[in-house]
Amino acid sequence: MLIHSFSSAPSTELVTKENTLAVIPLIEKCEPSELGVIHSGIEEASSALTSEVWSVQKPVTRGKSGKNYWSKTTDIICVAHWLSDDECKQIEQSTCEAYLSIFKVLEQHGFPNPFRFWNYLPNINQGEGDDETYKLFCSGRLKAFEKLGIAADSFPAASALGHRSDGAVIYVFSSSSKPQHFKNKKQVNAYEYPRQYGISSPSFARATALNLETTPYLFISGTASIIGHKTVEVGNLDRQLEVTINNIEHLLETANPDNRSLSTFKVYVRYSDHIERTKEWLKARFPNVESVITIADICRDDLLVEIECFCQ
Ligand code: 3EB
Repeated sequence: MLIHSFSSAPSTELVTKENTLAVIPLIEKCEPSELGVIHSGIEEASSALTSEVWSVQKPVTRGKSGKNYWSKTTDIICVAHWLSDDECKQIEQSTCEAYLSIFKVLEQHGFPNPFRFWNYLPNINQGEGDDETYKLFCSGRLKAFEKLGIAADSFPAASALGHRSDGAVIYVFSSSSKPQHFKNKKQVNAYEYPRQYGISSPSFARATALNLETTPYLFISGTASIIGHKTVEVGNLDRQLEVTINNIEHLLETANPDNRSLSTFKVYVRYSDHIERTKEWLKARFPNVESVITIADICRDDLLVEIECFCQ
């Protein structure tokens, strides 16, 4: 059993509950703190004190191995790995090393099947051409997957966003059971994007489904206003929202083996003057989906909004 909720209680309090897998306080700070708390740098849009809480139904144990902070129960582990300011200056190499180190921990604990990654980086749109932070990050991540012998059709669901703080964090959920990864036929597979988007393509699936014990879940990756490989509706928030939701609904129809329903949205908007409209638009269209709106830089500088989903 896995539950995703939002809470305004202090993170120190939330993390002491024995069924809390991870707490993600949505504040502008990206650094390690107590075990089980993941400060990711991604801030709630109206600076409300909100944390994401991932809960399970069995007791959780925690520990640290090198730079990897882990929390686990019988069928799932969460591992978080931060990069310092200095490490972010060598983002390609640091990302590769971080992924290799995370995978070692997943193996050691007997949860070799990562099914959902989050990647939060500083200055994600800085740097010219192939030297843009996001593109260098993609090269480091791909190098790690290649070294690990993980083929493109086994890449898990992911999100990669920029925060406005220092340092980076990569965190992952991984299971003992095998997940199933899906494509979006309306989009080119991210790992097959053409050369214009960087030397190395982004390594992720559009959605990943898995069973924990016998309960099925679906994780939809960060999804944006992209058709084929191109950004569409540049400069228009409403229409980018529409294309994004069309992509999500298409995944719910075609990449959803157990017919799961939308449970939560994590929404990333680039500009603060788009917060209210985004909230309003989603509330009108999905009155029953709990959502949190954050401020973040999306990895292509022409994207205004990105939405990820947890479905159960
Ligand atoms: C896209 O569809 C938008 O690099 O891990 C979405 C989800 C995006 C994950 C990643 C990037 C990533 O290409 C960007």
